[in-house]
Amino acid sequence: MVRPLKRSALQLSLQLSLSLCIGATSLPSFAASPSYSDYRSFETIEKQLQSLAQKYPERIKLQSVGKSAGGRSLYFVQIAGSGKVTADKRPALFVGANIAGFHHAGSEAAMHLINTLANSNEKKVEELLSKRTIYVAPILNPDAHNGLFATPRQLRAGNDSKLDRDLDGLVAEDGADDLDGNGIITQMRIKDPSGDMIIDPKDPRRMIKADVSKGERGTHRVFIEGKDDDKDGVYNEDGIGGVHPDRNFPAGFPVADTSAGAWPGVTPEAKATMDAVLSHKNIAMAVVFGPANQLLSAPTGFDRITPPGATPAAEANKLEADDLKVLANLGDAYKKSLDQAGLDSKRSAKQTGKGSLANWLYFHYGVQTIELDVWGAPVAKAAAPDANAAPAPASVASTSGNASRPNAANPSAKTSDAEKDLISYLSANAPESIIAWKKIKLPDGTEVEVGGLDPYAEYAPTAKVLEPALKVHTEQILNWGEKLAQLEILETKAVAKGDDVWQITAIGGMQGEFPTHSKLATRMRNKLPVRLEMRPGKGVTALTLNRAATVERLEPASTIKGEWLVKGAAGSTITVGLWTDQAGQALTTITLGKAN
Ligand SMILES: [Ca+2]
Ligand SMILES: [Ca+2]
Ligand SMILES: [Ca+2]
Repeated sequence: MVRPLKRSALQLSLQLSLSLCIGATSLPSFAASPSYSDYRSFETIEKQLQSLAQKYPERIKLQSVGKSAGGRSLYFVQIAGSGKVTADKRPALFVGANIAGFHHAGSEAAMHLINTLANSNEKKVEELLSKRTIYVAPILNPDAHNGLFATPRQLRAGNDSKLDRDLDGLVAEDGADDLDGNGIITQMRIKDPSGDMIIDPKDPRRMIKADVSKGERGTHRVFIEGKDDDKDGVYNEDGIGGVHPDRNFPAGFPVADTSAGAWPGVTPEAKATMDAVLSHKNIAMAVVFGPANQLLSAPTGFDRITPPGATPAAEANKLEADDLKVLANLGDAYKKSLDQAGLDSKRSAKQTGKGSLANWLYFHYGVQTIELDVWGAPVAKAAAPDANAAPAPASVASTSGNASRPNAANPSAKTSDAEKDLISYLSANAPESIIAWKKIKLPDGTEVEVGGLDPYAEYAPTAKVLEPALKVHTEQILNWGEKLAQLEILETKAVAKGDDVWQITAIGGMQGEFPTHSKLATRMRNKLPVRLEMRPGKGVTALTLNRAATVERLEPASTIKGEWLVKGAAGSTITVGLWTDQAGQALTTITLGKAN
């Protein structure tokens, strides 16, 4: 079952003309709502993971690291081929998907990566998997994930825990209601002169905030579709879903947000994810598939919360310049590959939220992290009739003091309007996702209109649309895996100083394009440094007291040097090792009196 990509021109024009017909009563609901049947449920993903682990035991190791609030397993997949070093000592990349719960494209991207690596006998993949480990957690919030297939369908980020959002002692006492019976929870607008929203004069399908600075006054209030079930005067204040795991991590934890949970790590999803990541010290880089895209829009970190009178926390909350530079470089290559695949690299992108997995991985776990949204609606093309209009500064109209609506003759050249782009994309490709506004009377007699966008349309395009994006992301992750730092010993020397005394010199360095540690990790000092150590063999005595040299991190082309004096007969041996948790290790043995 595939969602029709394009409807006939007749259907399209009918749908549009009906959508534009504001205030029409009882529109016939003829457009089938999108089914999202291209997407996998938790149960399907679980079965596929189990069968992959059975079919490719030499590459795929499946582990359940915990259970969601609803009792669904949280899977952690280890992908590694045979090689000289065991999988848990190799430089590794961690990929965590859909902790957000509504980001199904992320789970698809994670499954695409797992499937590609499980099957591939390409030389490039075999080589990579002989020296690297990829950990993939493809579905980190399975309770919310399955919300895509629930009836009615409602955007969901919370797990199955019980949460009393409005602290009235009752749980989920007033959720959304499918008032128009189309199987989807969309929006509800109510005429209200004290409201802050207006119908977009340029696109009546859409509600926008009234711009008070331009003299606009609100005409509506906008809610989630539903009635006031518990008659407390508030619509839908406490509905389905519990705590949001992707707000439940300790980096920038939003204390005042009831959806984020009572304390960081209170959700089994966030706790199990942190425990699993922390138990793999070899993880050198992390990718989160979630609603933000940090290669299209550089991450800004989060605001520090300091209670009145308290000393500001020492916690880092902004990204280090060096780490941003790494992201910028990766972003250039990433955008190029998006362009080559016919995807839009200039589209708008979200920032990651407070208390998110991506923030925890970077700010607390201490590795270079990239959250990626996999897919987003491309920038809407400017309407053809306006194409010859001279570009005018957008601010001119607003400073004219004219208290009317924005100058319609001077269409704004703004291209970063994400919702506008989305509606334009859906109009052409999935018009059934745009629900025409329809008048409905609530049980208390209030006149409302129900309509707007299918809440998942923004995140879950058809499989056909998503496919090129999945390929790009799998390819990029393989490239990044290749670029991880791998320690190597470049040179060792033993120079005889007489009387069986030898001066030992060793120089260590690294292969790869990323530094061994993120800059932030060296500031937080939460990772072991790079350590170059000399160990005397049998019959050899170290004359230098400190046997190890350390450095906070190695960057490409930088080195670490160790010098020691030892006493021992020619022919005896010493070992020189170079270690760090996330960039592998290198060992070499020196025989005294032998060249090199
Ligand atoms: Ca409640
Ligand atoms: Ca509905
Ligand atoms: Ca209520």
